[in-house]
Amino acid sequence: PATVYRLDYTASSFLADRIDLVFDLAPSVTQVRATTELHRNPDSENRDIVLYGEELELVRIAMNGKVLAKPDYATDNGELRIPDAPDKVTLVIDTLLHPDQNTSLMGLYLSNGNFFTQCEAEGFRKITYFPDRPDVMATYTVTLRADREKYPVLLSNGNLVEEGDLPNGRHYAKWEDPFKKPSYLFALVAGNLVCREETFRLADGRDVLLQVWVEKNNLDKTAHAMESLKHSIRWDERRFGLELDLDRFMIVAVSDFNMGAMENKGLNIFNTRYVLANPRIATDLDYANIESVVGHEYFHNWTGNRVTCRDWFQLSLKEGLTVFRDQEFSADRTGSESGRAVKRIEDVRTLRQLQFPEDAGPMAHPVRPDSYQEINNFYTVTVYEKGAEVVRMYQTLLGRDGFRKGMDLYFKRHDGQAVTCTDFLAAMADANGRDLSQFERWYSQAGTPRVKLQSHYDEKNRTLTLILSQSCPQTPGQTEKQPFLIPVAIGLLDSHGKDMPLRMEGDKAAPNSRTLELSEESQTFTFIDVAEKPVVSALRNFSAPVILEYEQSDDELLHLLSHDSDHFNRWEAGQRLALRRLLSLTKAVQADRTLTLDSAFIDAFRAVLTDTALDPALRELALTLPGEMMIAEKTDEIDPAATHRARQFMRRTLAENLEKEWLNAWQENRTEGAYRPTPQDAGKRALKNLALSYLLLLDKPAYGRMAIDQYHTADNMSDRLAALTSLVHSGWTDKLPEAKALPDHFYREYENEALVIDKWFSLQATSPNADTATVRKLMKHPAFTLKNPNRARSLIFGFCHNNMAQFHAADGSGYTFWSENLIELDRINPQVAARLARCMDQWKRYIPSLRKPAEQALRNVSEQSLSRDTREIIGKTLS
Ligand code: B3K
Ligand code: ZN
Repeated sequence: PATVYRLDYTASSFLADRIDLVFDLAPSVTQVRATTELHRNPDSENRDIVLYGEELELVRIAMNGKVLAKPDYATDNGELRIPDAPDKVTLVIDTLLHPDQNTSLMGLYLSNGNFFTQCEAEGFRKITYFPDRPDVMATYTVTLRADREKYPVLLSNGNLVEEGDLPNGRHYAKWEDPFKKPSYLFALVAGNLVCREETFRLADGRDVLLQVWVEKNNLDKTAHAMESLKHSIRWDERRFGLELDLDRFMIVAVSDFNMGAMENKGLNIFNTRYVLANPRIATDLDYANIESVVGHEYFHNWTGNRVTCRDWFQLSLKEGLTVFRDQEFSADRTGSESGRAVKRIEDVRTLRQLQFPEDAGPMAHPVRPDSYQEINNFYTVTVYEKGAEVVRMYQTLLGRDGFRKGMDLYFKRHDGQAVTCTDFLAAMADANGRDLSQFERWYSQAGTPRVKLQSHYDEKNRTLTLILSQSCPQTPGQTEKQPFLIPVAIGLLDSHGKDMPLRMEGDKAAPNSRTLELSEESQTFTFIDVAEKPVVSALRNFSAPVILEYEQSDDELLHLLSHDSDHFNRWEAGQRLALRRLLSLTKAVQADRTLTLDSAFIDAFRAVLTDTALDPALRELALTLPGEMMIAEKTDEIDPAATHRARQFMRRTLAENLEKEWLNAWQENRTEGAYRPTPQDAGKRALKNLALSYLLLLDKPAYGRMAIDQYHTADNMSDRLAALTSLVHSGWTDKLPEAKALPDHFYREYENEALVIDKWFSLQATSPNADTATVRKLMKHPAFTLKNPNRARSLIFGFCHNNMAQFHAADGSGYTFWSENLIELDRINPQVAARLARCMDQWKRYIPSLRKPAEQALRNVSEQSLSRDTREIIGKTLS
């Protein structure tokens, strides 16, 4: 497959000013008429009109009133070219689509009998021939015609300007979007849907209509999404001075969707997973995710839609920035300092668990990639989550006010334009009078930088010297790396655990925390008047997406764990203490040595568990051990079975030694009153359910019964699901007769709730007791289908991505299972398949006995005829 390079960018030969679309919707044949006004782009040398189209049945194309026939135009490899066209043209293009055949869920497709579209990144070309690239922005009018009874609701972007009846039981609706937009933001929805709606007053006094559209049986699950939307609108007004620019804003939920949600102008389309919630079906995590995804898509209205990307290499311009904005939104919504810390810890955990491995594997790419074969493969944790860290670093370097100034200038300069990451950097730099040219390397260089810290305390002169040095490992196509500009936030703790002032020569002020700017390969920073030898708290709040290498003793880490004023680093100290032990336990498992856990560590965990002054949510995070992937990442050769056993041993030992404390935590963290998904209550439930999961590791049926009781009496999905998951994962559903029937009970109870049935599949697929036989059996269940992405993800991805020990079974059965399903899925839905393909990213680092079957499975897949999506991943993984 052809590779596209960032540096090959050229402007479009023609620009579109307006497009008028008319859809005659029917499942097997939909007719589309596109009338597009184009004019020659003075910035382009090319005299041909170049349009893109895929899987289209072209019926007729006319230019300025004249029907074209070959060789007036040529089609080749997804391109339609009209050579040497006049400066101004109107094209009328008729195409036919077959929505009922569309299983890729890109372009126009059906879900539960209703019509939906997905156009980002390049799905519009599956609807009509058009310069489908983000730097071509046009205004849209859209007319939808369909059977009135089957499709009573007809939606598109912008404002409804006309509707009415047509002959033969059909009707129509006409929509007009006043804002110019790239084609990837086009959307339509047609079907039998109902909505929750509200009028909402904006800061400037305008009233807007907000709607959440769902299938009828889901109307009772839309309140939280609506609340989240209103909070998002308010937050963007207050924090960034950005207002909603439309009179109407719609969210539509669809159950067949490739990703989370899509920010189409005025008509956001969401995976049901990120809309539907009530206490019966949704967990605390679901509630939080809904708020953050609703926020994310809403925030795109400015960062993505009003200012969009010049080309897809700039994807992080909108995604990194919008993730940063949704992270800040969620953090602000918690309404407390510790709530912000909880959010930060969760975000960093995601980054480390998913993005660090990506940055160290065959798919490593810069935040602004240099090339791709299939752009859909680059909606990655690097572009999103690392991209958000890059945006966060501007705020860390420039301060909140400086960052806001940069944002203001960015919109002032670029509203209505399609721009680049460099334009964003320039706005930040210019608004603050700073030279940020070195910062650009965060966009261009892949790999996770290593920052090494050495500290020397001089007792006589009362000075502390910090030597910071940086390096960055090689990544595919990048062997040499230049130094980054890295903000390193530092604090010092005295022997009582209090923050010490940080003063450098010549300083007037001596703050308790400061951000050092590391810009060279190595730099020395000296602090004066340091009264005693401090314990250094480095990289506070995770001030940069780097791996910090700093030798600290157990005693120092214990000191940080109990005293650091930076919540993030308290958590971090605990994780480092645990990781250290998990790594040596893994080695001990491999060498067949006896496994032990020291009492100092157990005592530290006890102290955290019983520290009622600390928020339950923070305690839960501190008491959750690093994930298996995190541990494996730190070993030379990945031995999933050994890592799993090491971690299980540690969990069991902590369960045994802290039994009384876990039981207390379970009893004392019950929430009172009706279910509320607030950070406080969610934190209590999280801690309580973590305690339950530890207790269930003990060989005491009483705890099994306690969990069964929690399952039956729970008034919310969080408590119920946690009980069931822990019972299944710890094997009690096999050992305890009363527990045996619970999975079936759960299934029957929620049979009609697809999102809960996803949870049911996924909790079984991720059980340490589930092997490929278990999963294959579940695939035969009548409720299973590979065609629905949520369902496929819950079971297949659940097993392959999130059941490390079983997926990497010594006999290679997990890999065979993976390859079979990957091949089948690729024929249905390449985008989802390509994500499944990513399971094997790390195969070259596996222990030798696993490497062989892994390579065999990869080769088996590679021999098939594959989609461009999956081909790219498999090719890079094998190379
Ligand atoms: N912009 C969309 C992602 C589209 C993915 C296309 N493969 C969702 C989001 O980031 O908000
Ligand atoms: Zn996004």
